Amino acid sequence: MMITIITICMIVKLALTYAENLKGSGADTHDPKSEDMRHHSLDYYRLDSTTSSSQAHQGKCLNLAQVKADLSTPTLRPRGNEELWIDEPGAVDLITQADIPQWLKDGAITFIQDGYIVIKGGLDKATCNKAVQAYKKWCLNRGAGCEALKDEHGHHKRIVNMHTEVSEIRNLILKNTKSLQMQDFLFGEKTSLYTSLYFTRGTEQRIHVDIPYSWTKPQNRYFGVWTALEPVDEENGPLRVLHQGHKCNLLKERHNIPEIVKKKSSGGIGGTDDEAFYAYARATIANCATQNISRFVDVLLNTGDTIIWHPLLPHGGAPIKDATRTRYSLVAHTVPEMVPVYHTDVFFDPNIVSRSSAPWNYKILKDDEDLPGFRLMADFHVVIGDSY
Ligand SMILES: O=C(O)CCC(=O)C(=O)O
Repeated sequence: MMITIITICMIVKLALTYAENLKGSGADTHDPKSEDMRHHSLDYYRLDSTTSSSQAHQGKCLNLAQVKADLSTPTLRPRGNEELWIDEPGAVDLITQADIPQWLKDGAITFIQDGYIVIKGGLDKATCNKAVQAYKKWCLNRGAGCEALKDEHGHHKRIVNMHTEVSEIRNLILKNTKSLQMQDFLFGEKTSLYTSLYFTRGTEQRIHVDIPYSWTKPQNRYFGVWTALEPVDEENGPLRVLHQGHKCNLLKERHNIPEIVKKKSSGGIGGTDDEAFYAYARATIANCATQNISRFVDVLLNTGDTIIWHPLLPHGGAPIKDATRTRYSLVAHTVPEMVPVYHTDVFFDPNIVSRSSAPWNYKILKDDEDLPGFRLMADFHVVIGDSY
């Protein structure tokens, strides 16, 4: 026992020394970010998941220890099951019998049954307000380029990966402890940040399923995690979900969907193929209707509430009734650490040979005060988008 503890400590120390060395070596040379991180007492390290498997291995050892030591998140993933374990037939029984907090138990069972779970008040109003103010400041600092992309009501459609530059936006994910614990539990692994979209207004995005753009192997190791930064009601275009729509997916039949077959035979399907993406959504919704799964729910939320959805759940943006209203919100896309994400080309082609580890660099986010342990964040650039 003593030897195990000493070994774990040595591994932890080694990994921290390694991270310190990287920090010292100037691996992170992006000054504005470094400023930002110092200000918020976060350590900001680079972990290159592609150069060395031993680095990844070190990370994994440390992570397992951290999950146990800091998060106290129970992990129930049955051994050897690499797909999303809660999709397995025995998952509800396993959870029912588990010795875990009641909120986690109830939430996980609701997630399995409905395809989503709302975590009420995961964040306080001050944290949400700070994020909105930080967005405004960030945009002002970027100058005319940022302002020019606003619509006639002064709203941005979406900003991709702002969390990588703005700590207050990142905090919406990192300080949302219950949401992170729920995700760790549902994954049965430690959650990492993949990408995010920041919205200042409703999206009215057509109903879709994320999975063709967010495909993992083994499947379904991805969540959408959406947080309201102000009240979301019928007027400002809430998120809309197909209740239980994750149960009528067409994963197995996707290669035989007529529109997909046609598209493949006339030019093929690319990596970011919206036509194929929405064709899959339409076919899924039609399939759900044949199983009497057709109840769309508009998710009305208060400031700081978070909804986590299953990767197979059809969802989108409800109509905006008052276009002058803002709808400040952030959706984070999360996967277990080191898990690569594939897109429409791989999703619709079973023959594509794809890499087995995440091709991006990670940064390690650590907060000395109230962030339990650390989280890995994929290192991506910010894009101010004008489409959905
Ligand atoms: O926020 C919305 O209105 C829709 C967001 C959405 O569908 C998504 O991020 O996948």
